[in-house]
Amino acid sequence: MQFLKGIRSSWVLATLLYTSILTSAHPQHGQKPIVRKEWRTLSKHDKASYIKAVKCILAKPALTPAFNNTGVISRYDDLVYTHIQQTFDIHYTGHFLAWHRYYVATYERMLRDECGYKGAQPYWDWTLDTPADKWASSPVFDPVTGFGGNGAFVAGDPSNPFEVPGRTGGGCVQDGPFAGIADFVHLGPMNSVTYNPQCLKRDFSPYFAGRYLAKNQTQLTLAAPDFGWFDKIVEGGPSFEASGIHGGGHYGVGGTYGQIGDLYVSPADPIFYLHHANLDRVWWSWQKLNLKTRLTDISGPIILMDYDNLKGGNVTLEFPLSLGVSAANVTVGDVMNIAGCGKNGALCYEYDKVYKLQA
Ligand SMILES: [Cu+2]
Repeated sequence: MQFLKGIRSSWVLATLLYTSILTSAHPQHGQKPIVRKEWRTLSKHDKASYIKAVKCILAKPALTPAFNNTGVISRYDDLVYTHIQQTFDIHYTGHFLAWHRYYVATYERMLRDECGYKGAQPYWDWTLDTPADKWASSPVFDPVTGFGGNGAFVAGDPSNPFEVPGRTGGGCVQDGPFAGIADFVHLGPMNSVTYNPQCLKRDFSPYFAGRYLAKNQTQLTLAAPDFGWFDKIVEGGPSFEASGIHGGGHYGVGGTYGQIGDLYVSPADPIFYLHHANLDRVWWSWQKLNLKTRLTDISGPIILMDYDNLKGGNVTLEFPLSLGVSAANVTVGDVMNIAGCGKNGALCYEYDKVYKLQA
């Protein structure tokens, strides 16, 4: 396990259960793609509608069959549980981006179909909130029109090798729509799925965000010549120093002690979906630079970090993606085109703006 040195402990210690439960009907979309927009460009009213829909999904009962002392209480938890179960199958693999693309689109569909939300999943262009001194004042963290801010500061543990550099919080979030709820999170830490009520915690690292989410990082990512390189740059390596834009968002918000910094239970923080929508937007931006080729360009290992294919093969367009009770099984090929709308795959959305590659 030498190659995993530097990954935080929660990323290393788990073994995973594979339990594919039943699947629901194939996502139904209209023929016109819905348009995803940046959080700060939404009207006050649209922001409030989104938060209201998130609260609705948090309150709906789970579809996952109950088990002994189940922590899967809500429809929101159904997705967190699916992420926990598949953690070691969906990160540092060739289908990382495809799986998370489908995951965010499924959440978006749940908000719309099960909670009456009319808009599209917003994304968070974090490049707008760098450098580091701008981080904490991001509109995404607004206490009234956003998701609330940092957790209260808790002292770290100097003997913990997984302390995120520059962390500034670690306790329960202090303001915003999810503050003051003692049982906001039901699952985790790590791969624990029995009922464990926790507040939502954040542990901002403005330093980390400033370093890994700046415009030049996104540019570096967009310049990748093929999907294999692109995915490796997005995911980064197994140490804080080798992080990419993926880790930049997780650790910039979650630090050491926030749920979004925990590889397993990270979707427990609703900001997860805005971060991953933007990662998806980076992928789509990259695809659009050469769409003809990149609608079918997929590679990377089936098995975690098996980049030299010593244990298994590479992912192909036929590779299956599963989201447990929340969506039908699809293949990687079904999610390569975000605006396929049934004719060319399972997805039907667009982005109002994509990143451009600067010369
Ligand atoms: Cu993930």
